[in-house]
Amino acid sequence: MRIIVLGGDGYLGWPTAMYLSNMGHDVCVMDNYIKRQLVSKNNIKDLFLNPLLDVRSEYFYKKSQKKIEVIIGDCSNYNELKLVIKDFLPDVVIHYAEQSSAAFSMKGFEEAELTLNNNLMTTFNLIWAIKDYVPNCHIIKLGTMGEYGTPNIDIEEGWIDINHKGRTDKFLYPRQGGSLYHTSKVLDTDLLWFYTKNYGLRVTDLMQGPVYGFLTDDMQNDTKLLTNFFYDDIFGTVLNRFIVQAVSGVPLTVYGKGGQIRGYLNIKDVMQCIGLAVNNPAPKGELRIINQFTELFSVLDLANKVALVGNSMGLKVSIDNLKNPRKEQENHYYNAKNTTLTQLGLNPNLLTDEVLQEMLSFVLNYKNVIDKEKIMPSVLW
Ligand code: USQ
Repeated sequence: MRIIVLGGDGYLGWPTAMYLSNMGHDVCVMDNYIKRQLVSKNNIKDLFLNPLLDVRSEYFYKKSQKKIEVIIGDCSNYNELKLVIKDFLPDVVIHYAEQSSAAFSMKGFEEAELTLNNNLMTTFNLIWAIKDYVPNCHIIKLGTMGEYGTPNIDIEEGWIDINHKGRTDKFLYPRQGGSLYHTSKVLDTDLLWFYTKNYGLRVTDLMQGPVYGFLTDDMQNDTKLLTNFFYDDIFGTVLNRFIVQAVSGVPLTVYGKGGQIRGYLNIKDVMQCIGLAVNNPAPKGELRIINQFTELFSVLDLANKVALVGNSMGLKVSIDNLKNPRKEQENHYYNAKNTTLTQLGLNPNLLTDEVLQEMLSFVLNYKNVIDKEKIMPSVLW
């Protein structure tokens, strides 16, 4: 298939491009490097080397003889995106081209405005380019489990049947984002549903939980093929942060009581999930919503696991319950369904002690470049 990965320079974008290329697809990545600009503006550093896309692509070609086409362009600019879609004529577009940090989106007006404009316009432009030029193309859009919030009822996969005063109908599951970033994803879903039902698009919206890890099989243990990896309070996700904190001797930063439960998955499973979605396209006219996580943990569960494994490796890991910088429930009901991916054939890589050990050992090689000043939460809401 001909596949475009929008946001192909990101934490998930680059590994996805290699994964799909190794599966035998013709892959093109598009990115405007906005994340690199935000990272540099906020004086944040990636833990690993992070070459530009053309360098990565060239290196990947040398190793695999597979070509990943690179386009530096802005998906929030309709003309730029339209030309790429018209020219490449994709069978599938994977849409990662969004500002993905909750903390960033809550920092101030400028950051909120950027998040809202970028996330909604990239989705809106993609919908129009697909509708007008390749209406059969399958859009695989990255949503987030955070669209649902933490309701006191079971979380279904995107849709819910509601019985009201004796009548029943099917609706999008109620959504309540905990940050402006999460809210932008809720709005994306609304846009996708509006256009899918009106124009018969083919869309899979993946409600993904926080991802951990950085090694995928396609990297072949080659540091030049690694993805970017952030551990700061803005762009780092919780388990990746805990791994770096354990290695650098900073007490693990559990926000509040640590009873916040989320659905997590290994970056290797993100690759599998994308592969499964590509191989099993949504039918035309359907907004298929899939909950993308493999295991539920509270933040404290994660901290305890990292401390246990870290201490068994001789690291001195302790846990600190910080005042929560976010407005979120710290003790709540959480029961989310995730059966679609299992039905499609996902074989999960669960969070075992070995997985934690592998991450800790790998990050230990980079201990000297960790910037401890970037660990404490700096954005409050
Ligand atoms: N947390 C801590 N300590 C930390 C960092 C986070 O206790 O040092 C807590 C947070 O308060 C939250 C949980 O860990 O309760 C998850 O936080 P996170 O920063 O790992 O994840 P979040 O901000 O929700 O966002 C991340 C990704 C986002 C994705 C989302 C999936 O950045 O792109 O959509 O995970 S989900 O959380 O299911 O919405």
